[in-house]
Amino acid sequence: LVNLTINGKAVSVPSGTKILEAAKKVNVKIPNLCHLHMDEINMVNQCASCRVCMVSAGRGLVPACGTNVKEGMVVQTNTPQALKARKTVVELLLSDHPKDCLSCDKNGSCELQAIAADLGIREVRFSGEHSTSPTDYSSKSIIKDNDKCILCRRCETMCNEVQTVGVLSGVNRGFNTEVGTFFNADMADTECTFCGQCISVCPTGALTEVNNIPKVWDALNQTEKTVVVQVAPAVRVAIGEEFGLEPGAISTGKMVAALRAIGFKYVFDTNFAADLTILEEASEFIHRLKEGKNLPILTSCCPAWINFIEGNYPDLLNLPSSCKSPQEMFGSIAKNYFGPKVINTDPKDMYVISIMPCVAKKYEASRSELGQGDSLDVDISITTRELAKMIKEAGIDLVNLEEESFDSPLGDSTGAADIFGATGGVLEAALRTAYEWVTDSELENVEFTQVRGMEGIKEASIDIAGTIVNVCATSSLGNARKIMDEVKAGNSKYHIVEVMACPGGCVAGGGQPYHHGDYDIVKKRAAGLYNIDSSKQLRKSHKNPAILALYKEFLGEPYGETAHKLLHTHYFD
Ligand code: HC1
Ligand code: SF4
Repeated sequence: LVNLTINGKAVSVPSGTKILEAAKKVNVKIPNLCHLHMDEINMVNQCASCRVCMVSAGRGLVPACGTNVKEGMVVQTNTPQALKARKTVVELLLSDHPKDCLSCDKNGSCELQAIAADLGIREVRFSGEHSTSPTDYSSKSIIKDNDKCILCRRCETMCNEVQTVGVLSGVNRGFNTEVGTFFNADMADTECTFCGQCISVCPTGALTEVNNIPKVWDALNQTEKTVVVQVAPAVRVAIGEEFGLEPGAISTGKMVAALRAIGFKYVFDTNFAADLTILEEASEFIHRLKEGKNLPILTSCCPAWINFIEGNYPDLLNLPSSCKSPQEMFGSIAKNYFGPKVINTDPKDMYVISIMPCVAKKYEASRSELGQGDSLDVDISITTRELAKMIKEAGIDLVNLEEESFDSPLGDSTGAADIFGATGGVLEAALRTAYEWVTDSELENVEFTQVRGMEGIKEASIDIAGTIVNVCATSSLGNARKIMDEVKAGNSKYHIVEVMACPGGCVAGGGQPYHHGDYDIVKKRAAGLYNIDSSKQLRKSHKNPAILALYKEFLGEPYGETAHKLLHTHYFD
């Protein structure tokens, strides 16, 4: 161990530790912008480019994020020299930054704005050249505005090292350096999966989501239309953060009340369709297992993962489940069953809006094969953050609302659906149903804890009526790549693999409130979902009475003809 003092506090840390990390051990906060270290997902962004974290050590100033501790080192983080240097650095960053904070998507969540406020910057003494490049609005999910980029490289590390997609990298030299794409292609024309994890770590407004809020207000304004809304599992344990509640606080009832107050006529739950997905996917899995073909079956609810497999493993497109995602199954049932059969409304006169923790869902909703004819299953998708903005815009006091319940029948769900939002949850939900169907006996302990938790690759072997089923749950596209390379080489022992693109699953989605690098927030959201599950009476999708009624009245058999037409899809290489 190396012994040093930071602001007079003694600390001992392993050799090789950076001053910034050592300071955290003695609760000394050193402001920084580019550095990001998240052990849970193996992300270390250590380019030491912003120089905000200057501290006094020995004879001069050093960047705390890029300097190793030394035996006997005396570090002072708030000497007049350090504060002056930090302020100068931030002023220099601001001298080449648009000053449109009031109308920036990141207003209130921007780390540069927060540091400028913390450092008491009241004027920017420098002026000079400004970077100007066109903003990239090409995709359905992500807006890239290089003029707001501070070259921290967090997005690059996320995209290249964690997700192994490799879309973003530093191009050009000197003042012209920017984070660009291959041949400067528009984002829509790259291999971007729209996972949105670059947005999650961008400290400024350089990477943001496509704003669909005006479209939703417009839909709500059209009085002749019936507007139906669905809410994804992971939203209910994160939306509260935007209103000062703890991460993981279960806000389902207040969120439903807020959606009604905003003006949605029918407030339904994506969870209903998550249960439906399980009936279809478990049927498909059992079918493939019996035939011994097209294994492992790969879950297909994550749209960024589907983009990734389509782009990177086009010869393995027989493996993902043909099930549409719950978002899309919901839209299909809303427009083909609920509209025409329950409320006597033509699908053309309906809008299906989804609230998702995800920016790739915006792209998924736009995929033309996910609908019937010209009518898309889902018309508009917005994120958890966008819903929070709408609630604020409407002046609704979420925290003090009386709790309300989802409408029936498309709002009824089991605990198996709630856990979809955490990595391993879809797999666990599928096992609860597949086990009971195959063994024709009751599964007493429904909790498959082996596939829970933040680890990137989790596996288990489960005895189902004498057949050992090898299962795996993986999150992050980098981990998915490891699994897929084994599958491709013929070395995989798995029968079923759940893949989620975002490390930790949808609770960490690119559309969730910003976690600013604190993965404890993500863990608390996941814990919230498991709490909802364990508090529910019904915890197996195939016991959901609303789903059973839907099959009886409308769909027929799981994995049958109508189900295939409305609930399944195909993939493109
Ligand atoms: Fe997800 Fe899913 S769990 S993909 O993470 O299968 O987005 O929450 O809605 O569709 O249900 C996201 C979450 C979500 C779908 C479900
Ligand atoms: Fe890379 Fe995902 Fe960002 Fe696309 S959305 S650039 S794949 S991190």
